[in-house]
Amino acid sequence: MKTFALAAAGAAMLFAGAAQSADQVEYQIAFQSSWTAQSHPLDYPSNAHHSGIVGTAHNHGYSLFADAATATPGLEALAERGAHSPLDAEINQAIAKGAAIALFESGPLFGPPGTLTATFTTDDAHPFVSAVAMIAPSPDWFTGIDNLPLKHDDEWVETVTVTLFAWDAGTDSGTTYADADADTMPRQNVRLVAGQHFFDDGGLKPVGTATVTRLHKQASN
Ligand SMILES: [Ca+2]
Repeated sequence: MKTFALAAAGAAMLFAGAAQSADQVEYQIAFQSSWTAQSHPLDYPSNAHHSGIVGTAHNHGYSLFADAATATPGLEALAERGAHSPLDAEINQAIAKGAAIALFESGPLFGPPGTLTATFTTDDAHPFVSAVAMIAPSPDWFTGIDNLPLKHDDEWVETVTVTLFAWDAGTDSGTTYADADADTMPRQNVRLVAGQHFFDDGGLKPVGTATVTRLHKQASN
């Protein structure tokens, strides 16, 4: 398994605001991709990769993406080209308004399977995490987690793992990985990818898992 650490991949990681205080908690997020030629043989591209993760910890009112919602320009650029901008700027705007607290990113992953990781710090006012990464090449397909809660019964979750599926941003009309760009106007809604690339007899085929794990500071003396 290939693990692309933040430093090795040259990725940036930004925290909002002041130094970490007692009511802040730190987490690692790991996208483990299992999207391979063996699991997804239909038209599987020779140059398969994922963009870096772009994500944020946020309050209940913020959404990076949602089923049946319209993609933001940032999500469109991420899903179509793997571009972190302007999605990073959209998250920074949410941070400025107090809706989000942390922008986190990782470098890309070439040749799945493998794992993308990033860390982030959050607090009581921002107990949800959302993150996305492009499925590439593709028209506008991505994977991600949407509004994953990190608190249950007023306690921070130690670790949680969820299944990652393939989503369609509704912004490009291509039907397979390598199709030429075909901008969808007006935009359609974000939805799970409807094509056969991610289905089999059992239904939707996952593209991996996302695990979010709390990091504990070493005791200092
Ligand atoms: Ca487009």
